[in-house]
Amino acid sequence: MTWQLIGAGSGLAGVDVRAGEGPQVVKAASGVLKNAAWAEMIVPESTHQSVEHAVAAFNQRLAKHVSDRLQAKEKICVLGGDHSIAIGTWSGAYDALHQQGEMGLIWVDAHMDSHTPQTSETGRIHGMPLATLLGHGYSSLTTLLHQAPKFKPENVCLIGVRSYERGEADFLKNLKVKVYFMDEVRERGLKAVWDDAVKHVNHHTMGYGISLDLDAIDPTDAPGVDVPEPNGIQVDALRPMLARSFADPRLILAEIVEFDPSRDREHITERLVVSLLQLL
Ligand SMILES: [Mn+2]
Repeated sequence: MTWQLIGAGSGLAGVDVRAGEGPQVVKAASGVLKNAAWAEMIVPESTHQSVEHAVAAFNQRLAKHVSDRLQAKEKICVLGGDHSIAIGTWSGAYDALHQQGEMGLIWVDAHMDSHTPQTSETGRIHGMPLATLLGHGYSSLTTLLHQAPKFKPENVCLIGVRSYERGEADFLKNLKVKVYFMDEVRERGLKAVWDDAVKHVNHHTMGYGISLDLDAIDPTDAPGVDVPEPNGIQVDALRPMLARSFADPRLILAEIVEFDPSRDREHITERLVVSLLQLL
């Protein structure tokens, strides 16, 4: 079945608004994809409101597209955009699937993205999406489409984390969310960690999703991100893991975020994202 690609072109909540141009640049560069076709390209409608409300309005629209397509039993991949678009993606998935059971989630990221408005020093919402999806943060975002938290902590894990602040680390620790730090990935290899992660998110769930922040990848392989962190995941190790999960019938949907074309070098990241779409 052909994957439907949804562009979520919002950079409203990140470091640089130009991350919102990521999906359109990828679309222009992608040419003919083996197994995927472009569907919606969603962009913010208005900036005449607070960032919080603009992010909520954007994610509401994204969530509805995601929910509609999942209810139509389509396979979808969402392209960001800064990582705040995950709030819309997974709220939409929850809307479509919550009657079938709990969802699992593998969050691949150099960061934890688990701040709340109380712990965040920058106030940027792209540092809060995982906490939001676990039910903590701005109520306009935690209650998107449904009041309930979209994930239970025991069904979520993070891979590749190597830069974080105390407040978000404490938050995840209190909720007992499993974190596979980059040190562990280096020690055991990505494959061993990925196998554990897939088991972890499948125990009590009807299926699982992947949210891939490109800053999880080493900046030599993916320089075009707004918050690069050295010593990341090697693309050559990641590719076969993604290919396997993309082919897994239990995969709910995939999301790839935080490509900022304005920070790219010689189209390296642009070509990387296109090559990941070729794995679909
Ligand atoms: Mn992130």
